[in-house]
Amino acid sequence: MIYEKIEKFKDDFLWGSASAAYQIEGAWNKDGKGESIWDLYTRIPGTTYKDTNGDIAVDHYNRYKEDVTLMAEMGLKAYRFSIAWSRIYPNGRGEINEAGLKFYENLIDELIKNNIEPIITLYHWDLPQHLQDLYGGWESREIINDFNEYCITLFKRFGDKVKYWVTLNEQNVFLTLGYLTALHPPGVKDHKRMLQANHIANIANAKVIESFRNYVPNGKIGPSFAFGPNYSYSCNPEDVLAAENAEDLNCNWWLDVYCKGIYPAFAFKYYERLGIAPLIEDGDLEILKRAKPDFIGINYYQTATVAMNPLDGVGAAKGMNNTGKKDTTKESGIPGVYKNVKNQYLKTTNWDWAIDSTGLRVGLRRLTSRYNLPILITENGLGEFDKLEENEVVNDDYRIEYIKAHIKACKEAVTDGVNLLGYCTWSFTDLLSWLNGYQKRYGFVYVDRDENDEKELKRIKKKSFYWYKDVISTNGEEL
Ligand code: BGP
Repeated sequence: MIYEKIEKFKDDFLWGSASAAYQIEGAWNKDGKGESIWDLYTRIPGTTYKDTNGDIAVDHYNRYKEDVTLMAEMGLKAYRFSIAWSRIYPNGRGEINEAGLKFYENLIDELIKNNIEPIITLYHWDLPQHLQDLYGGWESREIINDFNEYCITLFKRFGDKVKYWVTLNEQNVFLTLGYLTALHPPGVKDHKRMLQANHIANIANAKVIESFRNYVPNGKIGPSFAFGPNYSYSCNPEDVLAAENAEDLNCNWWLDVYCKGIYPAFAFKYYERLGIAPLIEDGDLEILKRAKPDFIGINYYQTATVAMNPLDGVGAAKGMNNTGKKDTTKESGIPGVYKNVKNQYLKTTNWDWAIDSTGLRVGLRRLTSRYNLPILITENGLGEFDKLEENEVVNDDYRIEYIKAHIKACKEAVTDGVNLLGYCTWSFTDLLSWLNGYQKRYGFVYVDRDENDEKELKRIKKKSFYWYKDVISTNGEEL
């Protein structure tokens, strides 16, 4: 629909920003914290861009007050951050580390003092290494209870202060990259194992939602899904069918389980024929059905455009563009299912991510039609090279343009009838990109460090900082 007039955001719209523990905190072995799989994985040469790691990251652990002061200056309404499981349980289970809880309590109190709604992500990829060693992490059903216990500890401690909770961040990404493409820990390439670990993660997610109802009855909880809606490359019915395949395998495979408690039938049958469908035990489907989230969290960066791929067509890509050298992404796909192709209507970033604000509206509408749940945008943003100019200025107009277009798409989606709770940008300060080092920046606040030198980690407000401040103060009326 093209409207002459679009509606306003609700008064309590959550204008936010997001981060993840490993990407900002540093202090990787401080105050009793145990090792996570990322602490060890990044020590293996060649796994990350220029072998960067989060040992120091942007030192948020020591500078959280300074960072929250900047958030307050901006007028931020919500801040989404993750809790490092290995700070709370250094071994993933067993003894609790009070110092870890205290750090997050201080952060939460600081946010509340500044009228910023805390949004906690329970798991943003930094699994305690001990659980990986002990039973293979997400491949063992033992993790269901350990994750539940860890979450209950947080519900009990913070449930009266924190209303919004995110269960798993991008289950589709951490399991695909961890077990299919071997780009994340534990670096496995095995589709059957991936689908099984994914089923276990589904149960863990559902179980934690059930526990949440007992401990935080007035809170809201949901997963954050990396949502890339699929377009058909053309109106050739073969391409349209390929797009249906991609949507089922890459989106509905997770979202249907979260929101309806069922696996999409075509995708399940496809995996069954390949002999890699997950093993479902008695009671699994019942728990998946019972645990409905309060909202769908989506991390939206781009859409995917797909075309028909013959049986002898292109297969999985080797690696991805982690350098920022534009147009280095190769075509990839699944023979006989679909292949990813370039969309001639869309510009891309230096990391070859399609820039598509309308795609966000398309996605929000698809979710609303299929699941009819409120939606919280838990991440959206632009990763780019930023230049620190003279007099400590960063003119990131491209970021303003990107976020502006996406907020406009949100507004149109709200006018369409989408129940949108809020919009969190990725990210508030610059931070470590898992595989792309420090040069791919997302923040409103520049952090002066690079891959080779931590320097003084000085915080410098970018042009986008002042712009987003105005957006918030006008509740999105002035873009
Ligand atoms: C999401 C993750 C974030 C963040 C973001 C940007 O997938 O949830 O943790 O990293 O993507 O990705 P990247 O750093 O690869 O550019």
